[in-house]
Amino acid sequence: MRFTVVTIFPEMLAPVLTTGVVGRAIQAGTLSVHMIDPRDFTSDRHRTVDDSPYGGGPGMVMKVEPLVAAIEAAAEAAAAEAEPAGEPERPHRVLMSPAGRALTQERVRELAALAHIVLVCGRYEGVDERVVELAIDEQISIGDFVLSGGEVAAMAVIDAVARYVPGVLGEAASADEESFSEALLEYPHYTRPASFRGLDVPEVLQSGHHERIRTWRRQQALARTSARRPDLLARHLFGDEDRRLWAGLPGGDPAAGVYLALVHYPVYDRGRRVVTSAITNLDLHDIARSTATYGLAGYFVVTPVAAQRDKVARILSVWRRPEGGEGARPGDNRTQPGADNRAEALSGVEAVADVAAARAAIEARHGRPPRVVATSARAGAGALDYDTLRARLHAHPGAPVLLLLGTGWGLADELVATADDLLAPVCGRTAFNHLSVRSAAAVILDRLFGQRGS
Ligand code: 9WO
Repeated sequence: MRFTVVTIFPEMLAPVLTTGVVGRAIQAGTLSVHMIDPRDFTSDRHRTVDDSPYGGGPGMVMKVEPLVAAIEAAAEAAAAEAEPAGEPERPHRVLMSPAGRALTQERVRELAALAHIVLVCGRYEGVDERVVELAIDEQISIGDFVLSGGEVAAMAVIDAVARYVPGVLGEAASADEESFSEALLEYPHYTRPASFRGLDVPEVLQSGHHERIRTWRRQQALARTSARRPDLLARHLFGDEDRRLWAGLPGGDPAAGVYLALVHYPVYDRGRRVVTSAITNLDLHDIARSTATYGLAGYFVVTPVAAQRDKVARILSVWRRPEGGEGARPGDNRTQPGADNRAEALSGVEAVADVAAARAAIEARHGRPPRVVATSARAGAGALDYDTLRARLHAHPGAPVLLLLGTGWGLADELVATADDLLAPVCGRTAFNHLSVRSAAAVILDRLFGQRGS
């Protein structure tokens, strides 16, 4: 594989190209890295590569003519070196820029399949936009920060891509085994001594029990990713083993302390009067399925009307009855397939008189009161956004949290005022904003706990 780096500071690259894995690959001839200096494509006495910006402003801009000539020379040099008969592929031309697409391990793997990549490094305040239009196929960023030039970013690309070039790493498979290829962070590593300054190597690693070591490492990877990079974990596809290992972690599951309360009082009616709404079968069942699917710790149905709570209890007792048990007749739909998993979904449901009772029940179970997060379909000042709450839940797995959802026309302000946070509304891209509470619950749970993988 061939790289050409277009840079006015070619000497910057030398250490990377002579050291370690990349250095050895170049020595062995599996990888070649060439430099082209845009100054060699100037025609004035001062070899000028920059000029002041049109429209004014601070700093200088890299001129279009030397840079485009240097990029074109990269292809010509490769063609001249190729076998006379072989028609060389046009190189892939990349500009290193913080405005580019963020580099991922997946893109690294794709780049490694290319025969020739030209990495263009800007300096000063930026490059003339016509360089991008005429001579660049793709812009790549290595992160959301600004460097003083593209060279350090280009070195990162060479290092990451080289690891996938056949023959560069010892074993062909090892580039893929590490972090990110699987969207999980790596498990912790240890080597001798077994004890250092009072810190011991985990016993399991010294046990020689390969299966226990494998599952411990997997569990550590899941726990670390959950705590440090919930964004990565969201894209991780959990297999049955991962689900089991993750749930088995002490507080590893971010939904383990989270409860949802469906509030029937105090809520608004269509005229913004504070009322008590009626329990509905559909809300009870559908939200129970959602809370069970996303692994919540429980679902409170909140109503001050005792007869309504009795109705909930009656519905629950019917569905929780073991299949074929007393009162279930052949042909009843509750003896149909699916009846038992509906019982499972409803097992976390509890009817309570008010939010205070839900708080008390959670405090009794967790030893501390929950943080209460209200939801609203109307935007509120200082509302908590979903990424922030998601990160917070993943960083404090098992911490008690109570999500309040209002029926009718939404939670009354007097109840929202008692909550610790107000969650941002679920918004589509239209002015129409009338999700059912069942749909809002599903969207909110998916944003907080859902897997985003395909
Ligand atoms: C800088 C810039 C800032 C905001 C939005 C777009 C931008 N593009 C550039 C740019 O192309 N800058 C040139 C290269 C000239 C100044 C130094 N350059 C640079 C590249 N700084 N930081 C990078 C970089 C490249 C890849 N990943 C992270 C940062």
